[in-house]
This record gives sequence, C-alpha cells and structure tokens, in this order.
Amino acid sequence: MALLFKSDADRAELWVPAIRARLPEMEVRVWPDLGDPDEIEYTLIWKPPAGLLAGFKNLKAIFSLGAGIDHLASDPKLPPQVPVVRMVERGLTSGMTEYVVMQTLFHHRRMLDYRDQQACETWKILPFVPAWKRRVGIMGLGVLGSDAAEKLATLRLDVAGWSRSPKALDGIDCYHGSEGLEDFLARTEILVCLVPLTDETRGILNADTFAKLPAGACIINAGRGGHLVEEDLLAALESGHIDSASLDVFHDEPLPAGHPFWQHPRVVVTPHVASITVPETAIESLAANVERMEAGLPLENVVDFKRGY
Ligand code: NDP
Ligand code: OXD
Repeated sequence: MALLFKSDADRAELWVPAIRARLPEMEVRVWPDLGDPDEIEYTLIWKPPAGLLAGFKNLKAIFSLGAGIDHLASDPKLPPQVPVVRMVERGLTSGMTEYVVMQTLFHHRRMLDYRDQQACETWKILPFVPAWKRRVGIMGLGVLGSDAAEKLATLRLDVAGWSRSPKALDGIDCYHGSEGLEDFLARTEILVCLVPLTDETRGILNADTFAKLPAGACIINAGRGGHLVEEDLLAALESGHIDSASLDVFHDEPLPAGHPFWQHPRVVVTPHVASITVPETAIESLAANVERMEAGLPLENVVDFKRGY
C-alpha cells in the first residue's frame, strides 16, 4: 500500500510521522518523489496540479487536506469513480470557531473604531450594545458553521444560521434555502460566510446581499474568495452601508500587492489562516477512513459532487 502526500514541505514534516505512527503498514511517498504511479492507492492532497490525480490508475480514495474541495472540483480530469473525502476533524473545527468568535467580537465591540481613536489619542466611549442585542448570522450551518454558531450563542449573542436544507439547532434561529435568505439577511448585523464554494454560492456576497443587510452591518468571509464580489464590497464600504469587514480568503491568493483591501481602514486581512488542519488530530479521521476502505465499509465525509460539496 502506498500513500501519495503532496503539500508544503513543512506540513509534510508533520504529516509523515503522524501517518507512520498510526498506519505503520502504509508506505508514505511525498510528492514529487512518487515512484511508480500505479502503486499509489490513497492521496492526501491540497491543490494538486490539474490532471495529476488522473495518472494514478489504482487509486482507492482521494483525501482532501481541507474542508473545502473546490480546488478538486475544478479539475476536469478528476477520476469520477474515486471517492473524494473532505477534511472533518476537531482541530480544524476549533480553529474556525476561534476565528469566527474572535472576528465577531472584534466587530461587535467596535475594535476598529477604538484602534482609530488610539491612533489619534482620543479617549471617547462609543455606544455599547449588549451581546443579546447583537444579531449575528452564519451562512452555512455545516460542520464549521454550526460549531461557531453554538459557541457564539454561549456568549449570549443573538445567532441565526442559513443552510440549504432545514436545520434545528438549540438556541440558533435557523433559516434555509433561497426562500429563507431575505429574512435571514434582514436580521443580521454581523454576517459570517461559511458555505462551500459551489455554482450556487459563487458571488453570494454581492451588492444585492449587502443591500438586504441593515445599514452598518459587518462582513466576515472565511469561506472562499470566490464568494465575494470585491468591487461590491468596496462600494458598500465607501457608501457606509457596510461598516467593516474581516476577510481571510481572496480571489487571488496571496492577495496581490497594491490590492485596495491591504490598506483599507475598514478591512481586516488575514492570509487564509482562519483555520488549519492539525495533523495530530486529523490523522484519526484519515486512518479511520483508510481502515473502513480496507474493510470494505463505506467512507465517511465523502463529497457529493452533484450538490458540489
Ligand atoms: P459543510 O459541508 O459541513 O457545511 C456546508 C454548509 O453550507 C451546510 O450547512 C450546507 O447546507 C450549506 N450550504 C451549501 N450550499 C448552500 C447553498 N446553496 N445555500 C445555503 N446553504 C448552503 O462544510 P464545512 O462547514 O466543513 O466547511 C465550509 C467551508 O469553509 C469550506 O467549504 C471551505 O470553503 C471553508 N473553510 C475555510 C477555511 C479557512 O481557513 N478560511 C478552513 C476550512 C474551511 P446543508 O446543511 O443543508 O447541506
Ligand atoms: C479548508 C481551508 O478548506 O483550509 O480546509 O481553506
């Protein structure tokens, strides 16, 4: 058995020992030193070159290093008969919840305004909104969105979520489908994007969406750069209808030098680090799925390419 591993060198240094310890029978090969491609049965990958996976004739499963699989869905030669498994693991989930809670509280407590006041040595107390009067809306109530929503609710924020299918989550006001979107947006002051990037969600953070949010709303995009129509956000920030934004993901990554987001006074930029898969915890879900495959059992967290995630 062989496992192809393609990733940044520093991450390979963490992954290879973790795989060897948990799956000692598994031979690990790190891209580009793959040897005979016909010996590759499993791949653990992040943004492989298009067409690369089609070269492995005996592939049993493709494991994505990330929760989002848009980087694989866009490969026209992705072998259609091989199951693709997205990353679901507690390290990734807790990292995303930290990011969402941190950015939500940052906007809720008006930290950009206080930072500006500090820059000009101004001591001024701005109006205070109690948590239960701050309405947060999470687009995407999946593995990551539902955990973040629940943790925000424990801080007594007024949390709603929006998903494709109906959901029932304790303490969360749940909306779904295109029919639920308008009401969800109308009640949302801090909007968090955590849907996958699909044909249906591409460009969902656009002028029309922003117009349906109350004046002064904030945007947190931790999904994908393709969710955001950048010019629409810049225009909405300029008009003041959108107060501020925290952006972790971008159309072009790294965010190009000179891009207006870099120096924008109302935008917080992070370099796609909202959350990161943690080999130490992720090895369990990877190994459990390899064992399921070897035992002839169905895999968990398999991507449904018909719905796009
Ligand atoms: P899940 O598949 O578990 O959840 C996706 C959620 O989005 C589900 O609730 C789903 O609805 C909802 N959804 C999908 N399509 C639509 C639609 N058309 N309309 C309304 N709701 C929709 O994904 P995860 O929570 O694991 O991950 C979400 C995304 O987060 C990833 O795809 C990735 O892009 C991003 N991500 C970003 C990271 C970062 O560092 N910035 C790190 C990790 C992930 P339903 O429940 O009905 O299926
Ligand atoms: C992911 C990511 O999808 O890191 O997991 O963006």
